[in-house]
Amino acid sequence: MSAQHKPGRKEFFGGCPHDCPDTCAMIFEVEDGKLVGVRGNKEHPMTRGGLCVKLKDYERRHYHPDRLLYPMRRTGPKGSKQFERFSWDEALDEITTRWKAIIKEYGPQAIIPYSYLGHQGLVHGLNGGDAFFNRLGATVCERTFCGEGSCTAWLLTVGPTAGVDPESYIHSKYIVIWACNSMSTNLHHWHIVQDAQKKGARVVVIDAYKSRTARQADWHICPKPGTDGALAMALINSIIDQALVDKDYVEKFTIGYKELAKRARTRTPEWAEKITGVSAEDIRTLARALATQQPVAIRMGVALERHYGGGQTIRAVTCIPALTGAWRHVGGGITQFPVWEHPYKFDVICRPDWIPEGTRVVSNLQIGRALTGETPLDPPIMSMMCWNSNPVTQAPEADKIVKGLMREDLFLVSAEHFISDTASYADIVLPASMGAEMEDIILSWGHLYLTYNTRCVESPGEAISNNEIFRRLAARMGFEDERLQWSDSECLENFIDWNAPACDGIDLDYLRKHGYARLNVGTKDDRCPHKEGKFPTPSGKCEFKIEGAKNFVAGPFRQMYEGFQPGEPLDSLPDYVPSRERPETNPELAKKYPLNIVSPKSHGFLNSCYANMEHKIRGQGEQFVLINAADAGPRSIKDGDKVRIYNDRGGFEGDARVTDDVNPGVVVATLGYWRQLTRGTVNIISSAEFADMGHAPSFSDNLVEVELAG
Ligand SMILES: Nc1nc2c(c(=O)[nH]1)N[C@H]1C(S)=C(S)[C@@H](COP(=O)(O)OP(=O)(O)OC[C@H]3O[C@@H](n4cnc5c(=O)[nH]c(N)nc54)[C@H](O)[C@@H]3O)O[C@H]1N2
Ligand SMILES: Nc1nc2c(c(=O)[nH]1)N[C@H]1C(S)=C(S)[C@@H](COP(=O)(O)OP(=O)(O)OC[C@H]3O[C@@H](n4cnc5c(=O)[nH]c(N)nc54)[C@H](O)[C@@H]3O)O[C@H]1N2
Ligand SMILES: [Mo]
Repeated sequence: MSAQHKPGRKEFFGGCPHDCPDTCAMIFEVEDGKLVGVRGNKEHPMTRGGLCVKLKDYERRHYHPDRLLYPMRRTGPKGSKQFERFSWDEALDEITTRWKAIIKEYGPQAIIPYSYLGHQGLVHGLNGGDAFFNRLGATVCERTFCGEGSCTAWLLTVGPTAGVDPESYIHSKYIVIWACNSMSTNLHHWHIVQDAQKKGARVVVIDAYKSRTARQADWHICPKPGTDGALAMALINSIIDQALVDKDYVEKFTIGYKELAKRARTRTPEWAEKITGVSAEDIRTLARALATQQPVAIRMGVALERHYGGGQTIRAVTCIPALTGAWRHVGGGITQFPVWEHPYKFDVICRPDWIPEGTRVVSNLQIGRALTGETPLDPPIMSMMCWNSNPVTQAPEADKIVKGLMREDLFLVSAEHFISDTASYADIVLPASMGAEMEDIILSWGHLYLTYNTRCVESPGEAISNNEIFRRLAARMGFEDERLQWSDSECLENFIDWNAPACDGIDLDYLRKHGYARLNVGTKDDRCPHKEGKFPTPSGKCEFKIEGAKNFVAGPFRQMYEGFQPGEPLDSLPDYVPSRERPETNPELAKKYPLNIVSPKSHGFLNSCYANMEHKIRGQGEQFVLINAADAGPRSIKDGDKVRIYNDRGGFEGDARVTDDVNPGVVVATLGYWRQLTRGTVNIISSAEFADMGHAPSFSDNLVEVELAG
């Protein structure tokens, strides 16, 4: 664009780079070479001109006084945050010299990269360093923070389809938002849901507590955490029992109905009531509505996977629209991640072909175990490079991670915007560029648009982009491959399959001129992808039953080989699989730790981003813990008291909020608060055990006790 809005002010197209399904199309306002404001692009059908509370003053994050401006090396003890400035030349020299020595002594697998979606661009994001580290022969870090269990379950059942277009919800008559707090985490879809609600659609929210979104629902259904699989199986039972199956759809476009019906026979609403706490009558009512109030759309949140039975739960839920024939209608069906239909070329982005045969895979969720040697590794991890992620606050068993990072012999390099909780343990910190300072296309896992981001201001100080960091490291390591020196624009030319049908009429020039483009996959008013089956599964049908499937790790923006070695055989049918840490399934543990904790996203933070900015903390409030009066009373806890939440893994503190928003037996503490600014973080208590599918995390599968702090 670069239109003149005010004299001296230029405007450019931007894309929100944060890890969020909305990927907002933004306008950057620039004056005298500085970002002076941002706003949502009014033209964009999902962004609609509005930005969330986190992003609306993005320029303040760019020029925050704590921002990292220069490379620095550690001068004090690990974790002391004592650093001194040195030059890029010295930094790159020291890093590559140390790495070469480690490679000589231990081999390249003693080095591990650690990244996630801190930046969601194709060039500077999650996969930005993969080609470099694969070329190096480093340990492959299996990154399963978010959605990988859900993806595995989804691919097995319906294949890589976008499912219901989030924009088609305007046509839905009945909307179920399942374990998703849209008002905080998917705000730009929530607008559409609200418009449908105004037109008469009923909005049901299934959430383990009364979230912001649940409060706005016509009906809040509140199962105990991690029991959704029982609810889903009972819905299947009840749809069949009430003779509400769309037999024609099932016969033509599904496989395994008979077996599914047999499996569901004993999963009655009465059975599920005992497990979930949702009444059998409510389950029957919901089952009836799911079948009869078409078009019915279900939006699953990532949170649905975060317990041991999460994968099986998502399989069960994903079967429902095929049973009822909801897919026949525009605005009917189910949504997981629309990203499946984005034509990204991960082979070119990640170069999995460069991974030496036999290279090991280490889980990002279990990095604490790997660093401390609890999981014996030969060679041990001697160096980690972290960018776009902050495992000390975000990954489970946080105390173990800190213990690992404190190792004197571990060489930690951290590319960051701030001295995050993880960067505070680094030996070398590298200043990274921020949103408006780099060209990219921001991927979206929540809609069907490509979103362009203009590089429109210079980075302050000596900050450089992630991709430039890897270009420089590659040159210093002596890697001569052309791919590792591609400019950001060259990357963009090569990272998307511009010839794919989805890109018909779209190229990089188009994006530069218009800021965003809807993929060429139909419009919100006619998109009915599975009206006639056509599921991208091996059978072409929705697979209630899967023959011979084994567990694997799937993800739309991973190197697709990660952990790809098929694992344990999976149940051929969906079912309820109990959580590991629930009073019913683990009564011994529940004697010590009787409360289930749920740790969802904070409204005012983006994972741990913004949780160091004073005005954002003011908006969000200090770390709090929601607790029911029935649990607070016997513990002498009053509203506002400082409490300690703990289990065998450790503990953290927060302010008690005594409220009916949570049921007895459940506590809620939102995520993102920085360890260096608080007394412990919620991930100190989280287990690093995997869920049943895709090595997904189990953040909603933890028992704790709460007591007065002090
Ligand atoms: N404001 C804000 N927005 C964000 C983020 C952020 O940090 N802050 N993070 C982004 C990222 S990375 C992601 S993955 C998405 C996640 O988006 P969501 O999936 O919406 O994430 P959460 O807020 O963690 O969880 C949603 C809801 O699920 C509920 N829940 C948790 N466990 C269970 C359960 O077992 N059963 C049921 N029925 N409900 C359960 C929680 O109470 C919560 O209200 O949000 C993105 N958007
Ligand atoms: N208890 C609990 N834990 C959870 C979850 C939960 O619901 N409950 N949710 C999980 C989920 S869904 C996710 S996705 C993960 C997210 O976990 P992370 O991806 O680790 O999340 P962030 O805290 O956003 O960390 C991103 C870091 O990257 C930095 N960064 C941002 N942009 C750039 C850049 O351009 N360059 C560089 N070098 N750095 C950059 C930011 O400053 C920030 O420190 O957390 C998981 N952890
Ligand atoms: Mo996430």
